[in-house]
Amino acid sequence: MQSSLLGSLGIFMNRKAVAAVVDHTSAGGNVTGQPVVLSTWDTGVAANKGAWEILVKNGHALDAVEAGVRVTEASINCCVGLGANPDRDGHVTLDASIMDHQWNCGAVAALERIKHPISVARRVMEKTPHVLLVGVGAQQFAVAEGFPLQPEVLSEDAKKAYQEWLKKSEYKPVINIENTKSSGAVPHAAGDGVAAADGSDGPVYAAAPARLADGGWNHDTIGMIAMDAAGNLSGSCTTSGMAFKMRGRVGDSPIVGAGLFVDNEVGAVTATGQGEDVIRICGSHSVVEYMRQGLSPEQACKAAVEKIARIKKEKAKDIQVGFIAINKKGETGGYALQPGFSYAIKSGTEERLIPAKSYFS
Ligand code: SD4
Repeated sequence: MQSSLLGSLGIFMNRKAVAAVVDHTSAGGNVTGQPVVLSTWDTGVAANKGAWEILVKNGHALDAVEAGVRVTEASINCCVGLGANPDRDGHVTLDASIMDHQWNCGAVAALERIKHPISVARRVMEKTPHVLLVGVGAQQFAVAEGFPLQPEVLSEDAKKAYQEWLKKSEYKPVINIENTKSSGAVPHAAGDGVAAADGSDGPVYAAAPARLADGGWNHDTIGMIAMDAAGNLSGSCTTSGMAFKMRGRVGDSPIVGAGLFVDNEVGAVTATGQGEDVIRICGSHSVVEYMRQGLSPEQACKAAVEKIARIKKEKAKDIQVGFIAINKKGETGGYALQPGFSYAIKSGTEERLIPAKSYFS
């Protein structure tokens, strides 16, 4: 998130300030009977504050996880909301999902020009017989529900990143598709001068970059899970997906069971990272099921990450995936494939950013 924006929100001024609150003790204090909210990455610190305003007043977890991620959607951020990086054609397309404690869920995918996809996802859940609306239909529904259609303008940061990306034309050469750095396939036209896998002039498929130009992982999706004072769980997840992705590409975030899953009998889970690989194992649902079998939240996240590592073999080194989880006892945890993933927790007794343990060191 932009430091200036965080500053204007009166939260954390910069990454150094965030680092100052990093706590290196192990994750997962038991906060049974107490509200708790957990969200991905350092942007989760500000988002948790938004959620906490509701949880602290004995509000519902569902309201908290919607309000919390709206903070991130309203900010300028590489990877969430309308200020985020666009797809390869220059359009910002947003994905979001939400789920409550009664298996109600709603989602939108490839939604354009709407500021708060998470709230549209909630309307899908509450006002339609459906779970997922996509593209133009999702936008029509949003407008009919009174969400203003925003102008299609890239944020200054996104414009810069996109122009930089266009210059470098990261899709060439595609020497060996199997070895591309991420699995988000992106086609380009024959005759556009981009080398194909076989050295000819396409069309070929290449990938959205796993890392952004500054070397950071190409994701900062916000996934949020919470338990309220009544002990009910809910979750939300919202993202612009992988930057410079193929037009129409949808990741795990709006896919219930992949980027988000809530089973009020067991726990709540959300994911971030390479969406294709989260979808492949029904990631968040898998973590819930591992918890049902008796694993702690951290152990359950680790089991899902290990499964991805097993499936991806050598290619696992080139992707990042992270999960966070809460169980019914209010215990929390997270685990990632690569170092560098952190998640934020807030409860009545603690507020910190936790560096997740990881499969690779
Ligand atoms: C996706 N899981 O679209 C998302 C990417 C992500 O921050 O985590 N973005 O695959």
